Amino acid sequence: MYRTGKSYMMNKLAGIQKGFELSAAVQAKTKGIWMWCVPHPTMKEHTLVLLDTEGLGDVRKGDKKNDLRIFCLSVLLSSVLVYNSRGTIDEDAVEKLRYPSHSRELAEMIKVKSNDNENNEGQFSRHFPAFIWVVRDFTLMLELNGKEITEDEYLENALLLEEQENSKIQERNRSRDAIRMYFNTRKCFAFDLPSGDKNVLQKMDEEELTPSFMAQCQKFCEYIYKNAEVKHVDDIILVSGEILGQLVYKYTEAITSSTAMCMEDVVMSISEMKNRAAVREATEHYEKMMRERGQFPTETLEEFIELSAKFEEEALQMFTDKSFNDLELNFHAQFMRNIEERKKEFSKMNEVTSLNYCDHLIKKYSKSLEQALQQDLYSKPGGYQKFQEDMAMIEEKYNSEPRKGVEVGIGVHGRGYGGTTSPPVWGPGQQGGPGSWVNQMWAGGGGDWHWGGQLL
Ligand SMILES: Nc1nc2c(ncn2[C@@H]2O[C@H](COP(=O)(O)OP(=O)(O)O)[C@@H](O)[C@H]2O)c(=O)[nH]1
Ligand SMILES: [Mg+2]
Repeated sequence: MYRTGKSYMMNKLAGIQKGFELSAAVQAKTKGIWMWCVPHPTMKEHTLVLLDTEGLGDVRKGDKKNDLRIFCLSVLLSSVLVYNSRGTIDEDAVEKLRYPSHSRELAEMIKVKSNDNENNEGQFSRHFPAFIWVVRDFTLMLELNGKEITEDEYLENALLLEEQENSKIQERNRSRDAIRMYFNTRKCFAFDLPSGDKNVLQKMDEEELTPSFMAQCQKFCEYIYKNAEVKHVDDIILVSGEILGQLVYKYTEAITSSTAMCMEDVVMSISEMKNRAAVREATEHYEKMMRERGQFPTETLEEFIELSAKFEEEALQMFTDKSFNDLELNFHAQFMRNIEERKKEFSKMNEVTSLNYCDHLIKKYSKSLEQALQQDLYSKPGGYQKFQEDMAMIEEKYNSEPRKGVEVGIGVHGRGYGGTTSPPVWGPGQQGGPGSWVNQMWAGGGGDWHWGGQLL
């Protein structure tokens, strides 16, 4: 409610003196919804997200639609909604909740299912947070019919329906009904006046506030830290920072375009977002691991298959952990297609690397043979013998090199040179024969040349 010390209490929860701006003036400072995130004081690795809203029923605004929008956003984004009123839980305070919690308008804004034309309001409670009514400057005794009651009993009593049947009372009864229907979990905290001194109230210096008020603040904060649950959408989607951002975007988009927010659609689109991320991250994991851990070319095809299988498995595990609500397994199928594609790319790369490396080795060891050919050194008596010896040497050196990969063979016979089995049919003084195939083979590494029986 308007000007009730909400921002002050939000700062208390955040454990900061100044965060959300307070105003001692009549005009409220807080407009719209302000968000503050702090590490959760008691739950490790959790963030406490505080949303400070402008008050409902600010007479200056005169825009009830605005109140409804703020109420909707607060309800859908939070796991605990704290409603402030001053003095008592009186008709006025219940009345202020009337408009936003009035089922017709709210039902127009929030739909539970996309094909739900006659919204079942009872289902709303699934999407509504726990409700805490905080009464500030509480001046009454917690007593009912002469018996002491708790703050919670006080709230429940205030929410009991009145029996008279005039229209005003009926309207108030509907508000009470709505509060009880939407908010299954309810709690009440009544705070004493922090100080009798107006100046102190404006500054709220802790040393000057009454011990009872300070103790109540502490009790309230501890309750929230302990009981405010991790926010979920529809009980299934845990709201991380990223998802909170998506939700804010989706809800405000729906609100500003005056279309209803359909919770079923929200769940669907968040699931899709999570699944897309699961596919992307798992595929990236496979790629990253293959790049970092793989030594290409692998010695054998089996080695490549084993390596890939290891990271395929890891990636699948990652996808399974991160994917969500992928009922028709569409995202799973996409993930499998991605992995198959990447695997093919790595396999191709493995072959090409092997090919290039073999090519490099051939070039390296055949340099002197090539020179001899160019200088016609084999075209003399005994030249053929020498050529064969030099070739055998090259072959030996080549074969002794490790990690040549999947494209390696064990021979150096080119098809253009009489096939893989026939001896060379050229002799001293013959032009072109060996020179041409050697040159082609050295230069190419492609086409239809064979290297050890495998197509290069
Ligand atoms: N009487 C009273 N004043 C308070 C209390 N808490 C804060 N204030 C003061 O009330 C004024 C408005 O507080 P603020 O937190 O801005 O109210 P908001 O408009 O509800 O956010 C400030 O001067 C606060 O110091 C309280 O429990 N009782
Ligand atoms: Mg405020």
